Amino acid sequence: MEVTKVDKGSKAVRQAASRRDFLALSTAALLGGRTTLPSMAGVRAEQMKDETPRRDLAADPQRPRYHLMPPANWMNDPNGPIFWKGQYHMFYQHNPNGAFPENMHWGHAVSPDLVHWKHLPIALAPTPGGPDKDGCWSGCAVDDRGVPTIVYTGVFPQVQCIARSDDGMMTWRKHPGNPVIAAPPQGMETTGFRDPCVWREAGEWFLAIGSGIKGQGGMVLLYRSKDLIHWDYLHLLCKGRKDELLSGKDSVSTGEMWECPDFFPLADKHALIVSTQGAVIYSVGAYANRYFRPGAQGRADLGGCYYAARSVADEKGRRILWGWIREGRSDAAQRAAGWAGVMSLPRVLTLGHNGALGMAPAPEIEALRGKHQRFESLPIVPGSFSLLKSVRGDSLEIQAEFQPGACEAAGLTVRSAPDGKEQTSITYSRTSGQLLVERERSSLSLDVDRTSQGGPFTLAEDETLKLRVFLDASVIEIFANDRACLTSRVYPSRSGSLGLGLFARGDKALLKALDVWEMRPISPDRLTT
Ligand code: DQQ
Repeated sequence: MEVTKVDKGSKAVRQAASRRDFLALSTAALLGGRTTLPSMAGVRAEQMKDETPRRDLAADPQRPRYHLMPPANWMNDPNGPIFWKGQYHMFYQHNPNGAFPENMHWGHAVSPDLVHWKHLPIALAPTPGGPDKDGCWSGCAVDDRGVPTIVYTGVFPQVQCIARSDDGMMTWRKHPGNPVIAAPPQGMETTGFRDPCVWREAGEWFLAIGSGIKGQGGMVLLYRSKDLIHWDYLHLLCKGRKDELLSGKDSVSTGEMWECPDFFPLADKHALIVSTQGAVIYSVGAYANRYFRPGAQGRADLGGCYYAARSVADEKGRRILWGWIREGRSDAAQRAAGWAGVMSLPRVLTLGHNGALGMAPAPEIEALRGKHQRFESLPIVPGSFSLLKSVRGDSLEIQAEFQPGACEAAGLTVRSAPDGKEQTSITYSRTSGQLLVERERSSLSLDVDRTSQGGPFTLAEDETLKLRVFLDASVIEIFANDRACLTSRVYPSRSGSLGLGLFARGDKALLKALDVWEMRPISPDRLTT
């Protein structure tokens, strides 16, 4: 690496070096978790610190106001959500030194209600010379007889480590014997070995870890332990096939590496959620004799902005899932903004129709609802562009019920400029059987991703389309009929792109009812406190 030539005063040069490093790290990750990287001496994190003034973060119109995010800088995967003494603790992959993915720490926040969050001190940081010297990657948190314990991946090579807290999760001590799992099972040439998910079963600990075999497919390895320290490899909990597609209608492949496995009981079944380096897919199936047999499968999210999902069971017995909402703009734009990555809203998972995964926003979010407007029985005529005059905003919850009739497509237009030059369509395509976010006109900026996102979604004969849409600045989260989700990002360039409209294509549709709430922010300053 040419890092010794880095001009410490130049952000652009430093970024080039750090990107090279990250690409090298990612490549190493794909090479099986055994690759030791060249030293990063010369570009250590402290030399790559970006500082964005708080006032810039607070005034940034693209920065969400009611989603959890770090006070500044980079976040990716949700890590180790745990319900502890009446509160929800959430950790996340975090680079406290800038809005770029490097030198991973575990950020930490706590909430009494899944909605309002308070930041706690960073939980884990890489230890120089330790097995996590190049990053504390993803993992989980468990209650070990009253002691909160994090199980996570250290890099490089990819190994599994633990850390415990004796003071209510304010500080963490890493186990002196780390790594507790030093390598994948002997003889396995894996595409990766990371992101442990641990649970207690029949008086023992079990650990599922993300992995895969090149040319074959993604897989989850199963380990067992009595004490979280000594682990025995058992067998594959489940595996995929490289070119396997989810279903005839969904072109998403299950890939060669499964990251962030999340495995849990759901009603009388079990569910496995994995991130395939492209999509987040779920399987609801049967768990017996320590093997998981997948049943109904699907995408946990139809967009391309939702990844690395993790869940927790709370005291009400609910299973709650979060994912990392990625950015859809250039690395340079992220770094200039001083923040990147957003935590999704909490989703309550249920066993849905035909054994599929049911997904709905946690009802606690309704506490943020402010001013309300309701519209009923509006016919939607194809070809006309019209916005609802009284509704404007980029911090809204929208509930809409459509009777699609014989239309080709129908839906909502959000973040629309008065002249329609900027607008984003949330579209149910009846003819192609898809739910889409059409982003071609979402921004006049050329620096953002404006490709359409979506996937298979069909309605039964007499079923109406029920959309719940959460707009929060650049974030759009959509729940359709409690069984499909689509998370997306849009970055309108005009401050007036705040309109909401309805559309139909091919034939008329009927809007049965539309409820719109203005959503209150969860912090006065976009979570910069
Ligand atoms: N992100 C982490 C890895 C995980 C990946 C590193 C998924 O542990 O596999 O930040 O986004």
